[in-house]
Amino acid sequence: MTAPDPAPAPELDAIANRLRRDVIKMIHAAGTGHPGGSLSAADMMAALYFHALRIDPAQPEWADRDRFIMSKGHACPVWYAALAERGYFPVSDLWRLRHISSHLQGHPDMRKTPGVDMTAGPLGSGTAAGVGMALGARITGRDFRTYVMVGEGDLQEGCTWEAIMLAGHHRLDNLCLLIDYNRSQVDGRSDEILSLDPLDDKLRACRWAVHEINGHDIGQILDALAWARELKGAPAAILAHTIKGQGVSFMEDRPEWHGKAPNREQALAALAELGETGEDILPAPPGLGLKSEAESASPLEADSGWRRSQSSFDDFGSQTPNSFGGAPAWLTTGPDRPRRILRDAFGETLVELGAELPDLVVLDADISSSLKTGGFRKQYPERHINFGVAEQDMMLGAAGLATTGLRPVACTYATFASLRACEQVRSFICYAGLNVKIACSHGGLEVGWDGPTHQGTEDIAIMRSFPNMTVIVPADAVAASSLLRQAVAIEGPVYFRMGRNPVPVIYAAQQSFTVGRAITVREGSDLTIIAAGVMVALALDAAARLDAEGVQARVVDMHTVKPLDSEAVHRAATETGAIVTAEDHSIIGGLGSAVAEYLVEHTPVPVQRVGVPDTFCRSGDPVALFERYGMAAPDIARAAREVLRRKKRPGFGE
Ligand SMILES: Cc1ncc(C[n+]2csc(CCOP(=O)(O)OP(=O)(O)O)c2C)c(N)n1
Ligand SMILES: [Mg+2]
Repeated sequence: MTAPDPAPAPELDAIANRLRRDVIKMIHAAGTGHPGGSLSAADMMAALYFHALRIDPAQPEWADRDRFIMSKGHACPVWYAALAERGYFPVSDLWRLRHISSHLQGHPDMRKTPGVDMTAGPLGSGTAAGVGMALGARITGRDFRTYVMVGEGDLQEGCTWEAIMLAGHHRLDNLCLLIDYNRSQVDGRSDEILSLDPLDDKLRACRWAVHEINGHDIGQILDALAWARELKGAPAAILAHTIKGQGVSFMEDRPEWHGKAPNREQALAALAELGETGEDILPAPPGLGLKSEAESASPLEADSGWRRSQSSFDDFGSQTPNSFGGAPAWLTTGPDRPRRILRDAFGETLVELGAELPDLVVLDADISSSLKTGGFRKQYPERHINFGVAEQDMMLGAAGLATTGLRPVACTYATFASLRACEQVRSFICYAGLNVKIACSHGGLEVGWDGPTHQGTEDIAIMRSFPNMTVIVPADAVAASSLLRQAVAIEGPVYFRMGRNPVPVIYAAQQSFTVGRAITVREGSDLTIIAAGVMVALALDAAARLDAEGVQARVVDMHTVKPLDSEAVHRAATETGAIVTAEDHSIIGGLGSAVAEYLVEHTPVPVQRVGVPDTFCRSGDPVALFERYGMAAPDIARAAREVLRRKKRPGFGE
């Protein structure tokens, strides 16, 4: 097997242009995704996939293939485009990006997509995985090369530098790092957030060879790739100066296009700039232009032609159309309540608290736009620190700040706080009982389109297991605001968990909350649904359904998962005799487990848990995901019927 026929430079320009058009079309069709970093990488991707890589699309698992890892996994649209255009799967699959039934997940998944050799999405992962592959090639005596593409935000993660040092130490000359140095990340310019300069010197100091190029000049890219191939005795870094959004004038160097889908008008304008006209080329949103199930099913999935050995590939026939980032329909099934994003209330309350508490400091890890901390930063810039994409550093920094008498609120996604920075939170914040608040968005499956790497479904289990930690999961914007005030007043670590989507406002503005004291939001005597977060609204919907069947369900908002309000659980057990728990979290270790642990030791009654089943879920519309994984209101009602059946069996109450 040899390298693909080298495409001459002018043709590679045209291929890069085609990849850019695919990127625009697929992100538009999905209504969600990351165009900026995909476009900046397009020229390098064309050079890799149509010139440099030794690959065979007909044998995605050929042992001697060159490996490629997209460490900045959010830029997978351009990777998927390159794989499709190179023949790994039909180009038409691209128009189903991020859909629940697609093999093209929101972030790369090595078990689902042919040609994807390493899962990515959580930044800072690819370089280390690539070092592993390069070491593996050396140990097994294979001559394949490993290429890793990183962004400078991605390079801010500490693990990357551990890997860079290791690669230099082992003189891994079969490893090539392509740095898409567009100097722009989520919160803005890298130079302002966490500058990496002088990056070339840093790499050289770690014993790497560095070659600087214009990452949009195909000739320079080809020269650099040839240089890397010839290099002996050191790993190669191609430091490619690029422009985020390159090729679409209104996206170029505009941070707001990091993770935003173009609407139809914008997509057409972008395509026109890229030399493609005609509206017929665009799938018509909403609904991804899906036809019948048979027509729209991906051939890959339909005939299961490609599956990686350990793949747990389940059959997804559902064709629920995307709701295009709007309010998920499953939150509108109950009484017509206004909806609010909890993070908005969180951000506004932080600003108020900033005035009241001079010791309050807010820490971000390059996703301040998600956590809505921009208001605080604007008002109190001297009390705001952006750590860059470096969650572990942020947690330890928070610990240090707390020892100086300050009250840090460290903000990131639920997965990264609980998993990436797990030990930092446990051993340096909780062990010492430091006064750090950890505030997270993107808790739960309702994150949706970004996929399992970004769905925080184990965070409560992890945080709850740490001594000294208080775990708060507000159900709506009113609760978020009020409970945040209480959280910052607690002396000691607090985990404050929010979702991503707008949720119905179920509380009146004057509702009072006490940490550790559950709220009965609906009375009932037949059973109790104990819920947290977004599931409280769904539990109310389920209770309304049950009401129509003559079943009276009590609904309890267990906004504090730790310390659990065991009195409320005890009352529910003794007064109603059956419990359903409902949480947007794994059924292992979260609210359901906490309730069951208490009951089994004190007041055994039948319990049925509703939550994310013991599986990694998929990218997709939250509506489709909640239905697919059994977490919608009808599922809670079904669990209630089941638990009532068990309640009537001998040995349990009544
Ligand atoms: C561990 C982790 N923290 C935070 C994020 C959220 N996030 C997605 S992209 C991004 C910035 C990426 O910047 P860069 O690596 O420069 O990529 P590019 O500019 O090429 O898009 C961040 C912070 C993430 N995906 N992973
Ligand atoms: Mg960047």
